[in-house]
Parts: sequence; structure tokens; C-alpha cells
Amino acid sequence: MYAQMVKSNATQEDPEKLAAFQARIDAGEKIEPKDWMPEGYRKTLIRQIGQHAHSEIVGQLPEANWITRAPTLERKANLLAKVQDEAGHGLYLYCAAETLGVSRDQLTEKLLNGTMKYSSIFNYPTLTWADMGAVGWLVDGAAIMNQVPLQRTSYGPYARSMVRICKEESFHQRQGYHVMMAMANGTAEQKRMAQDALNRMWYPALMMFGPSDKDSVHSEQSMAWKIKMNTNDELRQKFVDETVPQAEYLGLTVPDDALAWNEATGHYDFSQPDWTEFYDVLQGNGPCNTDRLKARQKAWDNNAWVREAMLAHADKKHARKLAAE
Ligand code: FAQ
Repeated sequence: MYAQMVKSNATQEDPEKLAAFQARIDAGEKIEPKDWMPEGYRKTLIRQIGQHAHSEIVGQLPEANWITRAPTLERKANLLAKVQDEAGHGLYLYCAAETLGVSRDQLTEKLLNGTMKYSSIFNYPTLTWADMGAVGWLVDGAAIMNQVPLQRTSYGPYARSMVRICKEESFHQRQGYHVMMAMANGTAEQKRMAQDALNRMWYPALMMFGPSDKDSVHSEQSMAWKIKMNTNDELRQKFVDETVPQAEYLGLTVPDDALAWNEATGHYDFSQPDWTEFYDVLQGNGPCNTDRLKARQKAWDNNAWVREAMLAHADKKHARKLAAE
């Protein structure tokens, strides 16, 4: 429905401009902030980049929850650095969105009033230290799978922000896998915790790639505009193919009885996540939706004075400048 709306909006725009724009995309050129772009392209980017930014910021919460309980100083330093990186990713992405004419405040308001989403994965709880391993390994692993191709996306500021983000996500994935290696090779209880974390995170990680291609609303238009470089199912399959051998190396079992290597396709066959659960989480009914939004609202309210002080300072500076002219 949204894809149809985007298309019909686009047809109201100058067909020559639209054709020239599409030709630039097809030729692999980057679109920059001051270039002409169809309104649907701008809106789609704001939606995707904004949701991505919100995910990075909300995504700090499940891991921040464990910083004070990390088992060693080294693990604490790694986790702290990772969580700080996620804040940085959010900022690069909000900046990229700002180049499209939307402010960070406007995007935050939409997050808080529920009109903008963030990734479903962050509505699941992190119950044990092993979850810090599973989040790094699986959640950052899925994020990288999605984001590496986005380094070639057609919008310049988005593509450039992805380059740095991907470098840092690789460290995140490695540190998560390192935690999983220690747990999986530790005591029987640690191995049990590692398996339990994999059991709980596997399907939510698969959901991160979005609904199956037949149900994806935006993929077709977003791929034509190179805002997305792959379909949701392509990336999900790639993730499964790369992650299953990593689970085997850990001596852990992926919680899917139907998982099997398929010689004919050269890929793993696997079970789809429960899509009813996915849409339920998107509707706000996941285990942690309320807590996550409450935490963001609290941070927004508590930091109001900082925004006001900055604005007052900017207003004063502006008034002084005007008086001097
Ligand atoms: N969660 O038509 P499609 C990270 C929505 S990585 C929530 O297929 P699209 C790093 C979708 O928005 C996580 N909503 O949509 C980190 C649309 O609804 P709308 C963030 C989802 O956009 C790690 C509807 O369903 N990564 O945070 C989800 O073409 C560890 C229909 O779906 C990105 O955002 C979902 N999983 O494809 C941080 C990457 N899936 O907007 C901290 C960039 C779909 O019409 C710790 N984004 N929906 O109301 C993308 O590549 C795309 O936006 C997809 C969705 C693939 C997520």
C-alpha cells in the first residue's frame, strides 16, 4: 500500500526529472543532499535512516543493563565501548537524516509518540550474561549482514555513515562471539546459559531482516532506488548460512529441527520465525516495548534543560550578532 502511494506520488512529479534521477541511480551515482530527488525517495530514506538511528539508540538499553554486572574488568571495558559506539551510530544516522530536512527532535518525537519504529529485536529482554555474547554475535551479526551492502546505497550521507558503522559493528560481533566461546567452553552451567541465550535470540535475530519478501511493503521500490541493496529473505538466508557453522564451532545447537544443509541449493533450509509474534511486537506488544519507550521518554524529559540551555545560548548569540550588524 505504501509502495503504491510512493509510486503514485512519484508520477505526479516531472517525468523527465524522474527519469533523469533513476538514470543516475542506475549508473551507480551517489545522490547528495542538495540534488533534486523524488518526494517518495526522501520520505523512504527518512523512514529507514530514522528507524535505524532509533534502533541504535534504543539498542543500547538491553546491553547497558549488564555493564555493572560484567564478570571481569576487560569484559566491562569492551561492553562499555560497544554501548558507546551504538550511541555514536545513532548520532551519525540522525545527522544523515537531518540532511533530508528533518530534525533529530522531530524524529525523536515520532519515536516517542509511536509513529516511528525501531528494530523489533530490542523489545526482547537480556536475562543473563550469556545474552551479552548472543547479542554481539547474533544481533550485531545480523546488523552487519544488512549494513555492509548499505555502504553502497544511493544516498551519499547514508552510505558514508555506514562505512564507519560497519567497521565498529565487526568489533561488536567479534566481542560477542568471544563471550560465547568462553561460555560454551566453560563449565556445564555456562554452556547451558550460552545454549539458552541462543535458543531465545535465534528467531528474534531472524526477524531483524523484516517480513518475508512476499509480505515486504517497501522492498521493490527501495531496491529500485538502491535504498535497499538486497531483499529481506536474501539477507536472512545469508545470515543463516554464515551463522550455523559458527554455532557448530561453539558446540551449540540452533533451535530449529528443520535446519538442514541443502546440497541442491547450496544453502541451509530453515524454519521461518513466527510472523504473528513479529507483527505483535511491532504493534507494541513485545516483552519490553513499554520499558524501552519509558526509558527513552525519561531520558528525553530529564535532558530537556540541556536542549533549552543550548537554544537559549544560540538565541543570545544570534541577538548579539544582529545587534552588531
Ligand atoms: N523491526 O517493507 P518492509 C542495529 C517494518 S541494527 C521493526 O520489509 P523495509 C545495530 C518496516 O519498517 C537494527 N520494524 O520494510 C545494533 C515496515 O514498517 P513501516 C536496525 C520492522 O524498511 C546492534 C514494515 O515492517 N537496522 O540496531 C522490522 O523495506 C546491537 C514492512 O517491512 C536497520 O534499521 C524490524 N525488524 O525493510 C544496535 C537497517 N522489519 O516503516 C545496538 C536499515 C521490518 O512501513 C545493539 N533498515 N519492519 O511502518 C533496513 O534495512 C530496512 O528498513 C528493514 C525493513 C530491512 C529493517
